[in-house]
Amino acid sequence: MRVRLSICLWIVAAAALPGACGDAMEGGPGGALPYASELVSFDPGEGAGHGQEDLPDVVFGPPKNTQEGGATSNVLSLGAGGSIVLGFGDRSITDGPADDFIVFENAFYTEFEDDGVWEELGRVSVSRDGETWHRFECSTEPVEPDDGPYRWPGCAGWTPTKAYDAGSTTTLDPAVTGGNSFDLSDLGLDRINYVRITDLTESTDLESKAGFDLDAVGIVHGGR
Ligand SMILES: [Ca+2]
Ligand SMILES: [Ca+2]
Repeated sequence: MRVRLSICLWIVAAAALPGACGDAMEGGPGGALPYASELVSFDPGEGAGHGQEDLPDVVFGPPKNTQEGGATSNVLSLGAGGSIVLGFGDRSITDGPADDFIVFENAFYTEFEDDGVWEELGRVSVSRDGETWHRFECSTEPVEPDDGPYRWPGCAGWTPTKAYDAGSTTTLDPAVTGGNSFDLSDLGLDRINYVRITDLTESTDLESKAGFDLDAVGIVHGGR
């Protein structure tokens, strides 16, 4: 069963529950921190459910998974093939030097996985108007480095979040924060307003895992 939840629902929820929607950028714990603050839609896939009771805040603001080597459960599980679209209030993501935004999943390094990391992959697409989408190419066939964990270039969900002061850092550097980062110039784009993440469980042999667990989406380069 799939359920489409429109942004209108969240506007209603925000009216009834101050702080529930959209104001993470305007004050309170989220302040002016550079993270997603708008839930446009959520299409749960099979097995979704975890974290839905905490929408939309669970996917707003900084990542919760900032304990080195740990993996938070304070995330939204997309379910197999599920997808979510997030926005950034009055901010856009813009193309600057190197990567421009970061997707945080609750991946963690583990010696108990042959590939060295507990990954759950997602495909990332971006849009300026919410209608026309541009997709980052993502292969579920991993790259096997000589040492260290496997890699899935172009996908989200395989690089753990690092320990950093997520509540006070207003400038994000993927080398400091961890997560998987993306460069708009790879798609020939200079500005986007929406990020869509789609779980890839259905198209892989990853059914034993619970699907992509979204923690946060952060802006590296942005403007109003
Ligand atoms: Ca860039
Ligand atoms: Ca996960």
